Amino acid sequence: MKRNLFVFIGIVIVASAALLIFGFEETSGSSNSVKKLPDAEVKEYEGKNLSSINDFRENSIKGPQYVDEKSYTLSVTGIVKTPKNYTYQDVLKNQAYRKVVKLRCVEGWSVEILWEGILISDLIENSEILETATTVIFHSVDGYATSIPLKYVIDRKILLAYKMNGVVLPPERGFPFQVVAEDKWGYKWAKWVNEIELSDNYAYRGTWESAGFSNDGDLSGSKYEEKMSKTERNAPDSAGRIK
Ligand SMILES: Nc1nc2c(c(=O)[nH]1)N[C@H]1C(S)=C(S)[C@@H](COP(=O)(O)O)O[C@H]1N2
Ligand SMILES: [Mo]
Repeated sequence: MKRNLFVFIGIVIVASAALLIFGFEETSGSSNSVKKLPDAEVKEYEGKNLSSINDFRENSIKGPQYVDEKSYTLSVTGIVKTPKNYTYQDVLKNQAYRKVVKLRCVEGWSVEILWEGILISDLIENSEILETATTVIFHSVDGYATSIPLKYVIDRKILLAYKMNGVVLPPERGFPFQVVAEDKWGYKWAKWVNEIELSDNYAYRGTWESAGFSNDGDLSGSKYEEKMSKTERNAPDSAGRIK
């Protein structure tokens, strides 16, 4: 009787050990076979759910632009002591920053994204900005333009982003660079930026602004320029012309 009990206990021990070893091996084996892609999109950051790169709507004035990294340059021009030309890699040498910011388009959609980029102020300060400068104008490869105040760029640490949700900006989303103009409407978020011009023209109006949208572009204010009449307000059409 006693012997049978020992045999039984022995079987139970061996069986549980086998289950532990093989059971464990099976689960660890399956997780080992799935490799994490280094460029996979981040979906959550500091407990916050993010939107996806695929949640954007394509409404650019001339459609997506395909910028060649090798021939691309970003120039800093206008009222500065030393205008500069940077390659894509030059720009990336600046200190990197991250923040979660929501882009809101006047057409009624929004996306909350983890942006990674450099400070626009770090880049332009290398050019020694002259005292009369008040405004930063962004020009893009598709002929798009928009402006934001220099003080806002410096005080709010505005980013020139090269990654969204941990992934290099896709061509459709503005590769190589998009302005993260937080608390301002989407039309201030210039994509495919290839020139940053320092200006003393505070009243400069970019593409959407000339079509009647607010020049300060503040989310807290009106979408439209109050001084403009209704007939003057028209969004640019897909060819970039004002209707
Ligand atoms: N160069 C360029 N930048 C641009 C635009 C554009 O047409 N050309 N559209 C603006 C608008 S209206 C919005 S809402 C944002 C985000 O647009 P996306 O969804 O096309 O990325 O990009 C902004 N930046
Ligand atoms: Mo927009």
